[in-house]
Amino acid sequence: MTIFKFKQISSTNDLAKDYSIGSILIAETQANGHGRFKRTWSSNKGGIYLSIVLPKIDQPQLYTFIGCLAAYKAVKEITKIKTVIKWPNDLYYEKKKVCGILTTNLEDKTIVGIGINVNNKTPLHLNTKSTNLKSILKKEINKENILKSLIKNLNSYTKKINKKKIFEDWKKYSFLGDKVKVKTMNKTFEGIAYNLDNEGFLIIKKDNKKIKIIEGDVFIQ
Ligand code: BT5
Repeated sequence: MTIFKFKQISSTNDLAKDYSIGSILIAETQANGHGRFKRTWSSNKGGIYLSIVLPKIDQPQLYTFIGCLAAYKAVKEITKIKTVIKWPNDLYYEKKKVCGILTTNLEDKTIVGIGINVNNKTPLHLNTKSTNLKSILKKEINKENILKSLIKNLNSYTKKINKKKIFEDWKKYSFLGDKVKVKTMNKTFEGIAYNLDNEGFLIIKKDNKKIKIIEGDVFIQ
């Protein structure tokens, strides 16, 4: 793996398109950090903004799970904070988002972008929906240690993709069992986050019926 560090760039995921497999891009800030569906990702100084360029695999959604697991483990190892992995792409602490993953599939490679709120401030309008590790522990956090652990965990999950282990670990640290609200393109409903199916789609249980969620936003209630 080769690491490239930047002070400020538009977005590590965008720039990574021009880098080869095995590259890791890390930025101190991003001018145009983004999430899914072209949403903005607030990227002030003090946070982690990293993208890793990975080879194509049959089920690239596994990479989103790997991103969540690597971030979960890095945060826990360095800060002892136990976050919760929420389907499909983020980590929460007490119903507030601390980390988001963006997986971009290209013809010849896949880019996994990871944003973690460490010491960075998030905008006012996200105050009720997001938090950072510094606010949780009420002290400045060593970002470099989290980065090191994040890269170590990314390495260990991607060296040989083991779907069974990825699903097992994901389920252990995830929000399964929680009451959730689901908003898909044309429906909103409540239920229990029940399981993953074999492809990594989310199964919600509602009135004893099982509903498969392919896309959308899931909110922990
Ligand atoms: C995500 O999208 O959560 C994926 C975020 C990926 C960011 C990384 S940083 C490195 C790499 N380079 C990039 O340009 N991106 C990746 P999504 O599930 O769509 O959630 C986006 C929503 O999260 C926004 O609409 C806001 O409501 C909220 N949000 C924005 N910035 C946030 C922040 N710093 N912390 C918590 N929530 C945030």
